[in-house]
Amino acid sequence: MKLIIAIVQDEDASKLVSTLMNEGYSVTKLATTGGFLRAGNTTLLLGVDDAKLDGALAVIEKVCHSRKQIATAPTPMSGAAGAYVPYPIEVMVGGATVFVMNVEQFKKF
Ligand code: 2BA
Repeated sequence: MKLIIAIVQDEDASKLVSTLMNEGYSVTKLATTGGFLRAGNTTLLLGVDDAKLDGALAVIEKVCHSRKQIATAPTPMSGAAGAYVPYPIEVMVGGATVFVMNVEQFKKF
């Protein structure tokens, strides 16, 4: 068995959960925050049998899209110690960031 941890954009999360559920996967959805953008994203946990791993990854790849986002990064102001001014930068955010781990034990009590 594998544990998939998939970090996806909020815009894709609802469709992704529905599609995975319709295809027979169990999903847990967590509201999370990206460390760089400090913006909300969604993390899904899926425990899947090895034989269903590729199917789950294919759904995630199909549903999740990359998007450009504008982030505001602080930069030091020259000549003014300790002063920062924000400036906008463009970043391309996921698709999906996916970790796949081996599950040692899976129990439900
Ligand atoms: P954030 O940390 O908010 O990052 C959003 C996007 O900002 C990233 O998209 C990437 O394009 C950019 N970015 C992140 N750190 C950067 C940096 N130090 N310098 C310049 N640009 C940077 P993705 O790579 O698609 O990541 C989307 C979200 O997935 C991340 O949101 C984070 O929540 C998660 N993530 C990505 N890689 C991860 C990792 N190795 N471990 C844990 N979470 C990760």
